[in-house]
Amino acid sequence: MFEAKVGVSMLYSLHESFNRMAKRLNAENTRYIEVLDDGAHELDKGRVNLLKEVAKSYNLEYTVHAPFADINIASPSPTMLNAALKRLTKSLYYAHVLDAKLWVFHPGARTGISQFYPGAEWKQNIQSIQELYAEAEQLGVNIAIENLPAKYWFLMSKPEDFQKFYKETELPIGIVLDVGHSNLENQTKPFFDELADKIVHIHASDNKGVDDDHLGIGYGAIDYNLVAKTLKKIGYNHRVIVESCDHIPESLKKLEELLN
Ligand SMILES: [Mn+2]
Repeated sequence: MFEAKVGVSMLYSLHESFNRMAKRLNAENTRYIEVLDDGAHELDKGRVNLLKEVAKSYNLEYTVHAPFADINIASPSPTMLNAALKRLTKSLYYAHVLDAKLWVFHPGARTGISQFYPGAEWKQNIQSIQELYAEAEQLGVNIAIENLPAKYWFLMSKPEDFQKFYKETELPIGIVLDVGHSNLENQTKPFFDELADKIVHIHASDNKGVDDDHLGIGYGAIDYNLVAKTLKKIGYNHRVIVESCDHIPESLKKLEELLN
């Protein structure tokens, strides 16, 4: 049955203090909130307790976006990789404490030395995902992996990358389809055509097909009428998270109208 839950990512508030962000949560016109565990909003025990109180007062449900600044789960450097996995494991733990419905993370990326070690970054990407999955299982946290643009060197950007991943690991990890990212590579339709049953979460923002601008819905070139129609057709019944940097209330309203 089709039932999209339209929510909002607090990405747009990342330039503000954590407390300012937390004060916004009761006025977002949705109970589905995605918290970004990065930058000035990096989670710690006190912040998680505050978020839990706010959720209780206003009946909110959280998803957590893993940190991604300077994080590469396919890093060829053991030192950097260990630091990244340690940081991600901490984020998974706070997602568990927050009772987050989902923990969203980015795939690994190629680096400036990848050409000297063909295929090594893909192998490391898979191994890191397996480790994160094992950790998430222990904590009882659902995790899903997001498509990121190949133009920014990411390893999982097209349906065939995800097909390869499923073939090699058989892990029950869902896909976060970021429609802005898939638009940069004309892959939105292929994702829906080939992997509709794997999509468990959607990031919605707009762009003009060139850069990952995270514009408000309707301020770029993405046909969200078509996206909404497709979601209805496939019986999508998970979250659709506005991940724009501005025009937030307007974007939420537009998606609500298209999807309900
Ligand atoms: Mn995204």
